[in-house]
Amino acid sequence: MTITITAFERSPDGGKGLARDTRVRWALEEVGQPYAVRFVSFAGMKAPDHLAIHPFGQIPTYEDGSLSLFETGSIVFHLAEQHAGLLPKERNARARAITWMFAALNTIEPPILELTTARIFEADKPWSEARLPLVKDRVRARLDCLSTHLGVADWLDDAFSAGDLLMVSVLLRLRMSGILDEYQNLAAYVARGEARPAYIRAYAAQFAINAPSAN
Ligand SMILES: N[C@@H](CCC(=O)N[C@@H](CS)C(=O)NCC(=O)O)C(=O)O
Repeated sequence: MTITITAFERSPDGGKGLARDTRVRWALEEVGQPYAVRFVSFAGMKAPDHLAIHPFGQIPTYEDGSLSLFETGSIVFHLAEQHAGLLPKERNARARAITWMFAALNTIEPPILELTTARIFEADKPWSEARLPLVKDRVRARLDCLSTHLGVADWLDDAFSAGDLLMVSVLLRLRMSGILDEYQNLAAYVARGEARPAYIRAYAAQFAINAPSAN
């Protein structure tokens, strides 16, 4: 049975790893599972056959036999449960790693998404410039705490886990804003994630289909 995920036919970031299929590819690479990719256009994402597997008409999705999933948190969690390498075996350590998965998606990602919306999609609004500092400070409020927790550690809770995979994926989206570089330990944490062989393979695979020369 081949695992199939969906990804943008043409990623808006030109293949810089920001589209969320990258985190699913990364998880698949970490656990050593081969996969196929079905590419979808923006129109295709809203078509009935895609909506049947993703009710919100987005990417990525995950299909394996009779199972189809959407939401990157759920997909990464499913992979981490099925295969060794992304969650510790010890019960409490496992629960803590899962907590970091939720923290990445539920506490850290929302203000970062808000910043992307403010910087890109609301840039032409008359109130945009006045609002931007508030939005940036909301991101900083979260990063202050995250940075304090991480301290000088390599990963959020001892060994690398699915919690780190999602947290690094979420933080990567901040790089363009310059805010990540205000936090030396978080910037180094993200670089550590990007240096993992599994991430390098995942990035290369999605870049290959989005690079300017790819089409
Ligand atoms: N919470 C979802 C978010 C999925 C999402 O926003 N996907 C983006 C690509 S990174 C998308 O499909 N955007 C196009 C759209 O929403 O129409 C997840 O983590 O899977």
